[in-house]
Amino acid sequence: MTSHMTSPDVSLDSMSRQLLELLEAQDPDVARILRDEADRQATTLELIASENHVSPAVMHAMGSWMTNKYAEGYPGKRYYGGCVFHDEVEDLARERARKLFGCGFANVQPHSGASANIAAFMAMLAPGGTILSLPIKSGGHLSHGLKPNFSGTFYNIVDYDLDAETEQLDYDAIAATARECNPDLIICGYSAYSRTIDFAAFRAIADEVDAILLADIAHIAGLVASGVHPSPFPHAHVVTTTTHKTLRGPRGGLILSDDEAIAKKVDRKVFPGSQGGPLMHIIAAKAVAFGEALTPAFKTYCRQIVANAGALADALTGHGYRLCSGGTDNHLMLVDLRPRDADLTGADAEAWLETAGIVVNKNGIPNDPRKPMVTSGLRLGTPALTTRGLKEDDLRAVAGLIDRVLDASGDPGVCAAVREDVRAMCRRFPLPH
Ligand code: DSN
Repeated sequence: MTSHMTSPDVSLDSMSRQLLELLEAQDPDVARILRDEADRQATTLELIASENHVSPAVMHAMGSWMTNKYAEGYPGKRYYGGCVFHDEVEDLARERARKLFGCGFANVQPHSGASANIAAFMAMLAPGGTILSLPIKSGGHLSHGLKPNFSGTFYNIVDYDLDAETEQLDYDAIAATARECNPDLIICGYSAYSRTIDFAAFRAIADEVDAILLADIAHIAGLVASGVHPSPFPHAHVVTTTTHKTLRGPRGGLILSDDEAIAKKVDRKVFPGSQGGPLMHIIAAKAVAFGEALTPAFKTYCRQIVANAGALADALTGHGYRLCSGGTDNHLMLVDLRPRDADLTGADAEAWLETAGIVVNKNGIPNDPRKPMVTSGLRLGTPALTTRGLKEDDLRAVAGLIDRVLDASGDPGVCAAVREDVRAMCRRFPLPH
């Protein structure tokens, strides 16, 4: 397949070209869809805080021979023959994960962050146990206790909340709630919280009420691995994460601990407790991504993510938007649209920006009066744009593009003009290949 089969803006690595060529011959329908998606990613600005662009090495490790194997069990103790190289790659992934996060135990088999939480909860709690966590409406995650989720179904969930004025964690208030509800497990770590988490303060609260502390660092894992955000170790008893956000690996989950007894329980609750055969192709790609994250370049990358988020946040404030909690310390920010335009909703903003080639997600802000499918806010993050090589000045320009679209209430002519500026910016900053 030659590059003329994708848009001229898309520059593909040789293995991706071969894949499309193969699919063109065998399955043109899927080939067309994949080509369109490659084109979409290459020509749009990705500001969804939980997304990123993996390296070709990570991507192609996912599409490798490792997918053909059942490897239930763990290295050296499998239920299937033929696992010698699967043992090697899983051991390598585990070793690199331990080194990356500075802890004694890693389970690299969870299929996702939610799967990691299922296994970790099963390891730490009896059904009906009490979990103290931040609700999703305030920036938590659905697997931390949302009613229709497994967490809200099988456990007794008690909420803590952000301080109404600062929109930040209030450790004294969390401690007071913990004393009242006497939780078995306390969760810290969030999907839409832009401030540094004080893991030591959480551990002090957990110790006072004799609870387990679980840090779900899915969003900030890359920042933690690179030392740009404080580590949950040695404070958290157990740490769960995804591998595909700031960590820039394949879509998947990971569980870490420094406690041998917990480690044993977690292994049993991942397999056979909650999963069967591990996704060995994903585990191979996790090993590749962890190897990338151990390089000095990854630390530079993570510092730039945070610098870019600061620049974007300041520029948006300058355009009249309000940032929840007043700003950001990490890779993301929650933008309250109402001070810019009282009628503007997150849903409209998301749709208009997508027309202009800027991809974001609507997000409820703390105490949002609007419904979750409407919202008054946007959640913006800089990991993917930083992967493309954008720096602070470029993020200020992105803030200007966002404001042009929203100021014009999504006017089609303005969106079309911004779309061209976005294409030009994407050409200046091609995806890694
Ligand atoms: N859905 C993810 C996010 O966007 O933050 C969390 O799992």
